[in-house]
Amino acid sequence: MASRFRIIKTHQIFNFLIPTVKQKCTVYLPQRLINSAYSAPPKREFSRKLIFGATAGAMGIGLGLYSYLSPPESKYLAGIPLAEKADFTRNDNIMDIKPSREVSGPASALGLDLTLYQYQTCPFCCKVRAFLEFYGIPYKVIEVNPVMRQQLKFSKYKKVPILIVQEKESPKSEFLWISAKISTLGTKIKQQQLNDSTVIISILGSLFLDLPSGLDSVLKYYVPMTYKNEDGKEVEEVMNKYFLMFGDNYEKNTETYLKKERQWRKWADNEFVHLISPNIYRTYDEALQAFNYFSEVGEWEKNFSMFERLIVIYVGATAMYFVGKRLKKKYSLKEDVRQSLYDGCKLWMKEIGSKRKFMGGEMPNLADLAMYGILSSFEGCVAFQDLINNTNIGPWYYNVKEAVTNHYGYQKLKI
Ligand SMILES: N[C@@H](CCC(=O)N[C@@H](CS)C(=O)NCC(=O)O)C(=O)O
Ligand SMILES: *[C@@H]1O[C@H](CO)[C@@H](O)[C@H](O)[C@H]1NC(C)=O
Ligand SMILES: *[C@@H]1O[C@H](CO)[C@@H](O)[C@H](O)[C@H]1NC(C)=O
Ligand SMILES: *[C@@H]1O[C@H](CO)[C@@H](O)[C@H](O)[C@H]1NC(C)=O
Repeated sequence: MASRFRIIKTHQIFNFLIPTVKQKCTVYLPQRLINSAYSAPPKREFSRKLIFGATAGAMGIGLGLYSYLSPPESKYLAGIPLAEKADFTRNDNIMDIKPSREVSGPASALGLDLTLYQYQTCPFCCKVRAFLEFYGIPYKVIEVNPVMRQQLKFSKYKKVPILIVQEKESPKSEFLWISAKISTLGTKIKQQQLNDSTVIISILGSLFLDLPSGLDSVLKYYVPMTYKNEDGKEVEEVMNKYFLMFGDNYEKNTETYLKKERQWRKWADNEFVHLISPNIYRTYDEALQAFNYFSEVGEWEKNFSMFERLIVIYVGATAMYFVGKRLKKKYSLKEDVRQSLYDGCKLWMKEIGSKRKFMGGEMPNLADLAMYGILSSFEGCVAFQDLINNTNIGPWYYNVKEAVTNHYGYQKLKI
C-alpha cells in the first residue's frame, strides 16, 4: 500500500507539460498526462517559471489524489499495450524489447525488418505510419511510455518517432529470400537507427522508390549536422531531409513537381502542425470532448474506475485548455482559431486545384501523406468535424485514407 502513495508535486507536472509544449507536439499530451499519474515523472532540475499558475493547485490535488488511487503501474497507455521491459543492461541489443503490436502489409519481401518507436497520437508518428501503410510495408510498433521513456534508453536522440531498420540480405527472388532467411541464423544482422519523421520517410522513399542499392549507400546522403538554433541550443539536423536521392528515375522535367512536394512537406511539418492544439482544446467544452474521445478510443472505461477516469478527463481538459491558449498566442493564430485552421486547409486545397485528385496527381505523394498523417492524429475531435463541415478538404482526406488503408503505393515499390 505504501508504494501506492505517490503524491505528484506541482512542479513535476510542469516538468512534463512545458517540454512537451516546447517540442511542438501536444496532441498526444493527454496520454502523457494520464501516464504521469501512474509513475513519477523523470527527475529534472526545476528551473522553469510557473506559467499556468491558476490551474496548478487544482492539478496538483487532482493528480496527487489520482496517483494515490491508481495502480502503481500499468502495461497499457490509452488502451495500447506499452512495450514490455526495456532492459539494456546486459548488452546494447535494442531488439530485446517486446513490441506492442505488429502491423502487416503486402511488401513483406523487402528484406528489411522495421521497428517504430512512437506515441500513437503524435502527429509526426502518424505521418510515418501513413507512409508505411500506403506502401504496404510491414513494421513493428514499440509504444513508448511518454513520461519514463525507458524504451528510448538505448538512444541519445530522445524524440519519437525513431525507426530501427534491420537489414536482412536483400534477396531479389523467392529462392534467395528463403536461403537468406535460413542464413540469418548464423550471420550478424545489420541494424540502423533512423531519427526524425521526415528523415525516416526520405530515406525509405529513396531506398524503395528509386535507389534499391542498399541502406548503407542511401544513408551516406543523410548526415546530421550540429548547429545552434535561435535559442542558442545545440541541435542536430539533417539539412537536406526534404530531398530524396534519385538514381535512374530522375528526370529533368520533374524538377518543379519535386520542389513543390518538398515545399508542402515542409509546410505541413512547420506550419500546419501548430494549428492543432489550439483548435482541439479551443473551448473548455471541446477540450472535454477531446478527452472523452481519447477515453473512448483508449477504452479507459475498461482500464479506469469511473472516479479515476473523471479526474483524468477534467484535470487534463483544464490543463490543455490553457496550453492551447498559450500556443495560440505563440503562433499568432487568429482570434477565432478555427479560422486559422480553415485557412490552412483552404491553402492546401487551393494548391491542389481542381485538376488533380492529390498533390501528387493521380496518386498521393509524400506531401499528401504528411498532411494526411498530421490530420489523422485528431480525426475524432470536434475540430476535425468542423474542418470537414466548413472546408472542402473532406473528399481529398478520405481519398488519401482509402489509398493508405488499401496500400495503393505498393505497386510503386521498386523491389
Ligand atoms: N522533427 C521531429 C519532431 C519529433 C517530435 O517533436 N516528437 C515529439 C513527440 S510528437 C517528442 O518526442 N518530443 C520529446 C518529448 O516529448 O520528450 C520529427 O519530425 O520527427
Ligand atoms: C540517430 O541518432 C543516434 C544517436 O542517438 C545516432 O547514433 C544515429 O547515427 C542517428 N542516425 C542517423 C541515421 O543519423
Ligand atoms: C485495458 O484495456 C484493455 C482492452 O480492453 C485490456 O486488454 C487491458 O487488460 C486493460 N489494462 C489494464 C491495465 O487494466
Ligand atoms: C457537421 O455536419 C454533420 C452533418 O451535416 C452534422 O451532423 C454535425 O453535427 C456537424 N458537426 C459540427 C461539429 O458542426
